[in-house]
Amino acid sequence: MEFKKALVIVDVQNDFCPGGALGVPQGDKVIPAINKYIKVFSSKKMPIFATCDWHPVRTKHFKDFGGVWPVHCIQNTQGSAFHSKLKLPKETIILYKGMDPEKDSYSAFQAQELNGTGLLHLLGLLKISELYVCGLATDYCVKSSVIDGLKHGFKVKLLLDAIKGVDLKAGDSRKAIKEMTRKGAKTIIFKKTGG
Ligand code: VGL
Ligand code: ZN
Repeated sequence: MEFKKALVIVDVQNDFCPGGALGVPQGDKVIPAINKYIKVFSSKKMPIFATCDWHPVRTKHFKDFGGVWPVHCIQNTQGSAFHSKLKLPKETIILYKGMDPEKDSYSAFQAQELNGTGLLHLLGLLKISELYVCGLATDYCVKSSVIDGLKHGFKVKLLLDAIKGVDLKAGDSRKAIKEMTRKGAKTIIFKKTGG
């Protein structure tokens, strides 16, 4: 049986790229690889989801209000905009997360369309059973999206050439990849096809 696939692009936003408020070292380096995956999914008419970290000005996610992070990805700012090199097709389904001022949320499964429809519901409607996950950051939103995907029973492919981590502590990303694979994610790297 063929598994219906969807691409899930996590938080490729300016604030997570070098120069951004919470810049992942070399975060922008994953964009060419992500664009290749986008082309493949787009050409096969397979769904593409892109999540946005999308915070209000005051949230317990931020250091100033009891969290751990500097202010980043404030709704409708340049910092929360997708990186300009990311080539999202117009049919991309955009999902937003982190709007609750009282809570942290890292997983794409906590993200929803502006009308409130969440990822799990959309995957059900589209009869998707396999997720291809890429983006930023390996040790936070990518990890928690992958683990939630596995918990919900999806097959998950982690796109190793299209993820980068924060590494607040050295080795965090490496550990995150180990944890994801231990829990059942398979890792893949884009095969060169000559162009
Ligand atoms: C993220 C830290 C804070 C992420 C979001 O997208 O991985 N990391 N907010
Ligand atoms: Zn955040």
